[in-house]
Amino acid sequence: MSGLFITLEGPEGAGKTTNREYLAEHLRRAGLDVVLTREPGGTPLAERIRELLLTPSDEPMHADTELLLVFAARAQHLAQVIRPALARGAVVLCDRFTDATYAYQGGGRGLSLPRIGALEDFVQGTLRPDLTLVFDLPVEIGLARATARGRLDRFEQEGRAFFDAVRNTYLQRAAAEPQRYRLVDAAQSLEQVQRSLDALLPQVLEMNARG
Ligand code: Z5A
Repeated sequence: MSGLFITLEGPEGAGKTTNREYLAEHLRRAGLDVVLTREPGGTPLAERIRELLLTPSDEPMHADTELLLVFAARAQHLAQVIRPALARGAVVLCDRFTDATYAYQGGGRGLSLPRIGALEDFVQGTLRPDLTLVFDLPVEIGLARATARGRLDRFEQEGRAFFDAVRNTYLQRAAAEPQRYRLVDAAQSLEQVQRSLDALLPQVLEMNARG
């Protein structure tokens, strides 16, 4: 039996966490076993790596260190949570995954995409998400939502050019593989965003039924 692996992506403040809960509630009501998780993190050890990645520090983190930490957390998360859940047939809803690495470390930091691809193959083997929802919104709206929440994490302290590159990378990846990605206009009201998710739910249920 193999479950369904769905990832939610997009810039800060796009509503990934809010809408992950919304999707989970609907899928559970349809009788599915749903696992909610996030990256970086998702296990106690991976959450400790998340702290290292997000906490601002006086010692600048080298971009390669950042990349390796992201994949170290992912290896742990895959082994402890994602692969076991998929093996028992669950739907895994994961807030960010390797598309975020392409967007932040590739687009934002300018690291080599083939190098990211090599780590992706090493850590994941052939596992890729079945479906990726990209919550897209203009950079200034996302930053305003993140800023309204208070203290900014290490990524949120980056400048406008970084976030433009992150957004563009997501859009390019979604355009290159339309069968896996669905773009969601996250600048709409939460109610409108959730109406567009309602329209996606039958497709998700069908994918799950197909196995
Ligand atoms: N990162 C990386 O660099 N490489 C990697 O491989 C991975 C991650 C996996 C942590 O991610 C950081 O890790 C992230 C990239 C990096 N960088 N940052 N920053 P995170 O997912 O924890 O951080 P985040 O994206 O900043 O989460 P977030 O700001 O919580 O965003 P969100 O989950 O998309 O949004 P939300 O929490 O659901 O909503 C934010 C607020 O907006 C909240 O008050 C909502 O009520 C409100 N909201 C949501 N939707 C709407 C709409 N439609 N209208 C109005 N208000 C809304």
